[in-house]
Amino acid sequence: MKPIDLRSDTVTKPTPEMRQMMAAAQVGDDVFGEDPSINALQDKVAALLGMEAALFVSSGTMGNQLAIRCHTEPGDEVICEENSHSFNYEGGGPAALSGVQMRPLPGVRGVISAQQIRAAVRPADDHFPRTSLVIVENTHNRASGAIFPFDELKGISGFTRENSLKLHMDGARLWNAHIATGIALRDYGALVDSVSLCLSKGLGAPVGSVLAGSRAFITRAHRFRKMWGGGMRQAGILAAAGIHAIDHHLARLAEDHRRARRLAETFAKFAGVVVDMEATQTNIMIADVEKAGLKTQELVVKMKESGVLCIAFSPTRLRLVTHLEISDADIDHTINVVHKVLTAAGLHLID
Ligand code: TLP
Repeated sequence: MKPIDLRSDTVTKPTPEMRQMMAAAQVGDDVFGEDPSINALQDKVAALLGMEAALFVSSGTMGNQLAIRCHTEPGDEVICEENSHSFNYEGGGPAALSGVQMRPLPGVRGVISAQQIRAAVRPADDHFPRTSLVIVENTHNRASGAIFPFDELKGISGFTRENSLKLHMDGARLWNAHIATGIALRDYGALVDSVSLCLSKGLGAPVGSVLAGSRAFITRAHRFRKMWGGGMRQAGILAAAGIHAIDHHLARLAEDHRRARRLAETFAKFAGVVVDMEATQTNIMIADVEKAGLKTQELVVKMKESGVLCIAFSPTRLRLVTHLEISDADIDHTINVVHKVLTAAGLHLID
């Protein structure tokens, strides 16, 4: 039997309908700006966000790193949350690619406040780095897919604008926040200077992200994308997958959220397993098994033996992510496996 792959929402393969769209895509040389499918995707995402322009990039990492490069100068400092993707999982890119230092602040469910940011901004003095950029992550990967509260975001946006700082949103899963809250993408777009959204996660496209912002920002990002070797040619076949994904796979994210919640509830029923149910608002769930005295690596192996793949996010935190290829039947099966594995590990259900 094919394993039930809950390691990430990045594991999906293009559907037959998506492959048809890819095969039929109009293409051209995108370095000359002549790929109609890429242009259509960029225009579509810019319009959804209410932003001036957008750029198709190879990955979420490239989107975030381009944003950092374009909003800063070497020697600057970038404020972020300590568990953010751009700080933890992008290979030290900010230092290597932009020559900036990151200033990670402790967040609550991935959220940093305008007050915290205000206190962290460096005074104008030549001893200090220049604070130029703030990054927020929505939804927040390491915080169980928690949504960045809109009012907090408004507060941060007001602060960054008043203080001539730039605000970038790592919106790899902003689609999920939009579907879960009903808040329009353009309402998020209105608050930030740039946003990077992934097509290759919950939406199920095989490759790519879109970075959006002002026309001047995207012009600058286009230059660095080329410099970093990210100028692709007839990549319209990929953009066509992205357009299909937005048109057909966006509304269904609500199903992923419902399914992740069922998994979270299952883990939370076991004594010693800690699940932040309040943070579990979208398609990611994290179970902390430290209090139960278990090691995630062993659980990952046991789950795999029963046909369920998940990842150890740390020695005590297990992550499961729902997506396009996970059905209700897969969730039923996974729930049985979780019961079996945790019971065999000596845990019991809370009465
Ligand atoms: N996240 C991946 C891993 O890198 C952890 C995953 O499996 O969740 N921002 C956020 C919030 C992300 O979660 C990711 C990928 C990225 C950016 C980077 O996207 P890619 O992998 O396309 O570079």
